[in-house]
Amino acid sequence: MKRFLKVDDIGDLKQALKDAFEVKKNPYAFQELGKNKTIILVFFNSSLRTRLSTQKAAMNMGMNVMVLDINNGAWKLETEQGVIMDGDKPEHIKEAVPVIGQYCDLIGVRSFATFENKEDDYSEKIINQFIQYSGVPVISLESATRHPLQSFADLVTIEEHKTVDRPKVVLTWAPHPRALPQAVANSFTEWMKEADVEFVVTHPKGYELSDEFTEGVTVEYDQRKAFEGADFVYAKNWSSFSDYGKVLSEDKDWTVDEEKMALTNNGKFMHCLPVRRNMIVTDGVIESENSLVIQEAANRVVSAQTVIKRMLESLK
Ligand code: SN0
Repeated sequence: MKRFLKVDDIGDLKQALKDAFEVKKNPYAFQELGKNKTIILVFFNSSLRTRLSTQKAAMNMGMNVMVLDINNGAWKLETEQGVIMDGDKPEHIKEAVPVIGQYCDLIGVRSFATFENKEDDYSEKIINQFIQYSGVPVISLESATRHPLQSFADLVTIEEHKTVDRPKVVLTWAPHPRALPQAVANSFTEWMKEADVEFVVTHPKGYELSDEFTEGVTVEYDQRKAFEGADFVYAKNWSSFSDYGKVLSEDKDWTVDEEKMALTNNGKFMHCLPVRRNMIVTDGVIESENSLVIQEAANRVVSAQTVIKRMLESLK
């Protein structure tokens, strides 16, 4: 595996789950693969889970790990081609990335949507330059349009907690004070389409995700109706795709609360974290026995390690 940006990169999901459970059962069994190999994790944005779980996954594989916060101590990077570099960015991505590639065997990159330009975000301008210029395999630690390690961990979590063969999974938009990327919602949708689940998305009008992700997916604008019989409720805020990057609503009637969870089939609550309490979800729901947020975070080590293992195997 030379890159991990989207669901297609992992191939068959049943096999991916099998590999994930093997890694979860025996996390230290593959250290020979990572011996004297180095991963560099590059962050353009903040992180708690991704940073720590990916480091832990690489350490489980016996690797050396280096972490670079581009905006904290490194040179500011110019990412546009052909510009006169007379501003505040001393280094070009076309040198920085191949240099980073000299020091490692794998690269992980986090680079959120900037909302400056929809085309740049949706063409994955930053992470694609890492693929193009680094010379080593690249793992997305959340790019402009997707968060595949999160979705893979979510799939593992659903597999572990489902009580029926084909659970109903609902992705619900929920209110938030700031404009957030569509990446987590896009990615979750992309993975759930491939998984053996009944999948429904619910959000207010104006929050339709890109057709690229929702083609063939059931969209239900009535949140309560969507929740009926759900086995899993996955909450997330995202900003508008059509009115790109805009917050169109902060309607608290969309907050996931006890009354709405009571409509589900004893449904489990999921969120990628960090989560704004009493905006996205009430204290009661996130602290309930049916909340899986910590289990999801734990499975971030599993998804990262499964991907790193496959990449190390393909280096040989
Ligand atoms: C990011 C997002 O894509 O929504 C990362 C989630 C894994 N979330 C945020 O940036 C939250 C920031 C906030 O202000 O709550």
